[in-house]
Amino acid sequence: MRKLSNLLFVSSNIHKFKEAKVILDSFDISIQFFKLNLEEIQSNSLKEIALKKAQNAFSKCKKPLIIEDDGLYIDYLDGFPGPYSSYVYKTIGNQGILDLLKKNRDAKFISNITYCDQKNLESFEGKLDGCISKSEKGTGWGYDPIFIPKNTKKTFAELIDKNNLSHRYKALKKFSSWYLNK
Ligand code: ITT
Repeated sequence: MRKLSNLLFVSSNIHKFKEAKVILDSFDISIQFFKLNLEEIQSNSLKEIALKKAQNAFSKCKKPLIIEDDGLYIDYLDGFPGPYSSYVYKTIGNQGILDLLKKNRDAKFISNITYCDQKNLESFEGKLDGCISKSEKGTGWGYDPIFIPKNTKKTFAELIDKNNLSHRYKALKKFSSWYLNK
């Protein structure tokens, strides 16, 4: 039976919501989009950023919610852009990243899903290893055209089953088992 839920997904990014909705529907959790530009603290820790982002969102929405904070960590760049991924995408973009890379193209995508209500503040992390393609491939949002998950040859933008293996899927799966047993 579908769990009735007025759970909000608070974000400025509709693409993140759309994917999260498909994934959470498969776990029988329904969510609604609450569009908000959330202030982010500066920190090297995705979890620290996410916890503050969730508390900030809760102080505005006053309803049970989740937020998501993502980072693309590139080995050759010592983990950069990591927590600065949103800023880097808006500034140098995918081509800027491709221009920076030489031989080692290993990277990982991390998603932190944080839940907040009156009583709870809980974080869940999903990590996906992969590498950065040599050029942009496929049409997708954000870093989709340049991120190739491990054990595949296609970028996120080219894959048809991104939502079954992504960093977002892994974090939401952990969140779902906690949420449904809460
Ligand atoms: P919020 O309002 O929810 O913070 P945002 O777009 O600023 O939205 P993040 O800081 O969490 O989101 O994301 C960091 C960057 O990583 C941002 O540029 C996203 O577009 C990108 N990103 C995150 N997940 C992605 C995915 O699955 N595919 C492609 N790009 C992704």
